[in-house]
This record gives sequence, C-alpha cells and structure tokens, in this order.
Amino acid sequence: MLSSCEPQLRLFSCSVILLLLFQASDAKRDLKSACITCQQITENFNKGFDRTAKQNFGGGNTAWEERKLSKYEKSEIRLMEILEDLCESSSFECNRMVEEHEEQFETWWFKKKTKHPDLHKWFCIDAIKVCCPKGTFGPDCNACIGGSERPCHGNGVCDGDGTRGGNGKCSCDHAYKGEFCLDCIDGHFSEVRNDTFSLCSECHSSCKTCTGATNQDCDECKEGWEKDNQKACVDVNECAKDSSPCNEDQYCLNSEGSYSCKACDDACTGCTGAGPDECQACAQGYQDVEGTCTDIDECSQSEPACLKEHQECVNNKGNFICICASGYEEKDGECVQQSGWAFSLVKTESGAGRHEPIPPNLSSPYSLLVHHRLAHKYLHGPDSSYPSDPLQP
Ligand SMILES: [Ca+2]
Ligand SMILES: [Ca+2]
Repeated sequence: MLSSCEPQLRLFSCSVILLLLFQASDAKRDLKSACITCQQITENFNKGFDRTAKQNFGGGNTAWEERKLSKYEKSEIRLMEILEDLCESSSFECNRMVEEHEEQFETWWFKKKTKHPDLHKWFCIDAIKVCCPKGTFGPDCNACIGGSERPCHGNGVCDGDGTRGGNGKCSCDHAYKGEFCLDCIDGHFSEVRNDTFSLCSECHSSCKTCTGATNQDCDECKEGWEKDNQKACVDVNECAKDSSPCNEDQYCLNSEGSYSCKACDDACTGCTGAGPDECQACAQGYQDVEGTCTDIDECSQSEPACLKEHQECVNNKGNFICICASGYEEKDGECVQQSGWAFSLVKTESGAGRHEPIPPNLSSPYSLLVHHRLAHKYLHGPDSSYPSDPLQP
C-alpha cells in the first residue's frame, strides 16, 4: 500500500505513476512532434554547415590558408560549432534529442556523410527512427491512403505524413470529400474522375448541385434562384412580387440570388427608391415641389407659426419649434423676461475653465473685468467692494 510506504518511496511511486500516465496520453502526439523536432535539427544542421563554410575562411588564398581550410572542413571543431547552434536554448525536446544522439552525428560526420549526404533521411528516418519517408506514416512507415506517391490522391493531407505517428487517413482539401478525397462536395461537380485521379470544380453560383459549370447545368437551384423556360437557374426578383417583402417605410432592392430592404428618405411616407424624389407620398412637414418632397418652412408662412408673445420660430427639417426670444425665458408655458442668473463655463485669463455666473443679456465679447465685477456683486451683494484680483476673491 502506498500509505505504508516510506515518504521517499511514496514520492517515487507517485512520480512513476504520473510519468506513465503522462507518457501514455502524450505518446501519440509525441511521435509527430519528435519528427518535427528532428526535421528542425537537420535543417539547422544544414544551415550551420553553410554558415561555417564561410566563417573560418579569411578570404585569402595562400597555400597555407587553403590547407588550413581543407583541414577545418572535415574537422571535429567544425562539427562542434554546428552542433552548438542546432537548438534554441529554450527548446527542451530539441536539446534532449541532440544530446541523446550526439554520437550519431559524429558517426555521420566522419563516416557516412559521403555515402548518405541527406542527413534527414540518414538520421531522422533510418538511424533514430522518428520520421518516415514522405507519403508514409506510423511506426512501420506504411503508405498513406492513396499511396505514398500521391497521398490522398493529391486532394488532401495524410495524417502523420512523414512521421512515425498519425493514422494515415486523409483530410481532404476544399471541394473534395470521402475516404480517398475523390468525391466532390455539394456545389461542386466532377470534371475528371477515375480510380486514382479526381478534379472537382465549383458549380455556377445559382446551383445548389450541378453536373457542369453553367447555370444550365444545375440539378437544383440555390435559394433565391428559380428555373426559367430554358431550365436555367435565374435570379428571383423578390421586389417584383405583388406583396413587397419590405416594411412600409422601406424600399426593395433586388440583387443576384437575394434582395435587400433600404430605409426610405425622411421626407417620404412610403417610397420606391432612395432620396426625396422617390416618395409615394410626402411625410408630414414636407410638400411636393416638382416631384421632390421638400421641407415646409413654417416660419416664413404668412400666418405666424408661433403665437405666444416674445416667441421666435425656428424652422427644422420636417417640423419647426417655438423658442423664447433673446432675453426671455420660458416659465409656465409663457416667455417672461429673464431675471435669474445663468451659470456658464468661461475661460479665465490663466486659460483654465471655471463656472461663473453671467448676468442676463450679457452679450459677448465682453470685458472679463466687467463680468467679474458683476459676478462679485451677485455673490457678495450689491454694496460689496470689489477685490483687486478678480480671479481670487
Ligand atoms: Ca433576387
Ligand atoms: Ca420645416
């Protein structure tokens, strides 16, 4: 029993169990990622090989330098320089793989390089067996579905292709489906098809399914399209139907395979298109002027629009408003002479803003000093004396 274990032993047992669980769940992914790591290592090896070819050559061409160079070319020093730069220091898996197989690199460098110049094949596939040749997958490097020459018949990606992992099944490219990626998906038709080759092309945009490329080759039309006399799929004009599919304050705009509803102009009550000249009737506050619904200027009619005393009329699009004239304010629905003080954000001499009381009918531009004198009297009474600095009373 674990509970009867010595603490150290218990810790050890737990670690082993966790490690086994971890390994089991990650084994499948590891097989693929180990190959990717190995691939990167061999790519970096080739880069390092090119880099060191230039590095230790001073550019001279004396016999001594050339002898030195040829000695360096196949030297252990050069191998070590290449091995040093194979992995990012943060990549645990890469560094582990290089350390674990350092001897393999030496073997290849000194004995196998001439006969087996492809390091990826020699190292990743044949020596440490973490990769497979292209078009094959899994522990035994079996051929992908569709064969190793053209996995998935050239229309998809084979799971685990080139690694010791995966299951060899195909993820088909767009337009293809089926275990072998030879069938066409909906909206596509087969141009060429035999046991090993398939070419699927897109149907005409009006077809749901089809046998060819034009709108006459549709088996079935897409929504928004219908067959005409020649059995071709053509656009349905939704806007020409007896009952419009749009709301009353919208007009209908037909499009290929669809339609849209757009808002009428503000000047219209119902419309047949965009703008105030496409109205079925003019909205309230507008009148027809030569076929265009135009705002009525209520303020310039012979009959005054605003009837109360001291009112002014302001025209707006589609309506008008009555406001109290300058110096008057609204009180209980009437315009009465302004008596109170308003507060306004004014700019002080220092450039800052502050709320100051302003007297009624004070028209700008006005003297800041006069304003402050008035403000001071408002705050401290009409008989108060005015301080020297208006901004710091
Ligand atoms: Ca349409
Ligand atoms: Ca108006």
